[in-house]
Amino acid sequence: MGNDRLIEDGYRLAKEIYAQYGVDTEAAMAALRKIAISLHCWQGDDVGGFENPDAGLDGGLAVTGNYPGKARTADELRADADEALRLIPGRHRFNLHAIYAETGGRRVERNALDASHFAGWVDWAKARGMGLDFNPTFFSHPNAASGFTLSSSDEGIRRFWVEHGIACRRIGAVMGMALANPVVTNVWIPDGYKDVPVDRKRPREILMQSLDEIFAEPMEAAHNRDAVESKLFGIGAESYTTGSHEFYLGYAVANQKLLCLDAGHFHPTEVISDKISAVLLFVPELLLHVSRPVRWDSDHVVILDDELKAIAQQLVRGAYLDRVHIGLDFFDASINRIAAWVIGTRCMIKALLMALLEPVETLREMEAVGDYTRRLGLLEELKTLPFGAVWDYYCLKSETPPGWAWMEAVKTYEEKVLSRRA
Ligand code: RNT
Ligand code: ZN
Repeated sequence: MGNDRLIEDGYRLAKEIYAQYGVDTEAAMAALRKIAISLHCWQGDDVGGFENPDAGLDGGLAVTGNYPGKARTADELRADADEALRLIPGRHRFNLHAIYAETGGRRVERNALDASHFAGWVDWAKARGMGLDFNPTFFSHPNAASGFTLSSSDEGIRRFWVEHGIACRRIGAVMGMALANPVVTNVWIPDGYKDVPVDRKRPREILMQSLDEIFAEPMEAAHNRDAVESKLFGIGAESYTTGSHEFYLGYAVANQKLLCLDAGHFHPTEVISDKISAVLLFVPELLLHVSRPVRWDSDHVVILDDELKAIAQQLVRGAYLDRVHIGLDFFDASINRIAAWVIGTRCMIKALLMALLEPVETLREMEAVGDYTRRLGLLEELKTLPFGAVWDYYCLKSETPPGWAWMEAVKTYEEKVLSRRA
């Protein structure tokens, strides 16, 4: 309780300091409270899923590390997610992949999945007042072994994956209806060539056809929204990716789909923070896969770095929060997986709070009159305002551990639960 007093006192001072810059900390926290981040289920079990515990991860993805205690069942994954959510301020969402279906021990082919296989997830989300998001899984499956799925020239393979895509959209819509909260169903495929292809055109024509078939059935935006995610390369598909950025940007614009921008899916000096305001002129909404590429698409846990802050600034400054779905996408098996969720999500929320604590109008006016001296000076001063005091207070008011206290909860859970998993 002594600590609560300290946080409240700190906040009172911080509030006054921000007020001197024309920033209303209460309004910032109220706005923050409305932002839901979609936590990706796959950080909890290294993108394993429950379909086949022995199937390795493929599709050009790699999770490294062997930290003990990963979730092996849906119940374990939900319990772990609950623990993470307790340590993250605000109400958020949970992002599932098709391989997290609960089929009661029966093998259900991916093109035969339906909403009944996700009823456990829906009940869980409903009880928490939480939205869900969804992804068809076009990898870790024998029919993806050739490296091609929706852009496969093998009609049988292609059909199978089209059917999977159709099944997943329907699942998304049922979940969205059940939760009265639209589900974003995101299509990402691993398709590509390790070595230089001769024909770069045909797979893209096939992919376009496959997507058209998957999206043919009209759906209410209140239930399901379709997103498409591009990529630059994958491990083993370094020379050509069918679903490139240009491909999906064009597809999303032409078909008014959501575009998914993954922070790790561009050339190393390209940043998605600069793309948001460009693509939102042409697509209705965006899905972000906030990730942290280290030299490549390594999917490191998100930290409070410059690009994360820049992403949040763009969302706030551009007033895009109602058109952008913020999802996370990283997987680190070298540290406690619950801590990975907590660290990454808390950082995303911190970045949003920082952005909400900017005197945007003042900065904008300086820019408008060409006073770049003041603009630079103020931007730098803002960096050392007492942000931490507002953050701690926000955590306190959200009934989540402020400051460093969350780690103790993670360590206790590790001792009591994770360490007992063989
Ligand atoms: C892969 C994409 C994709 C996946 C998840 C598991 O590079 O980023 O979003 O990470 O679907
Ligand atoms: Zn992604």
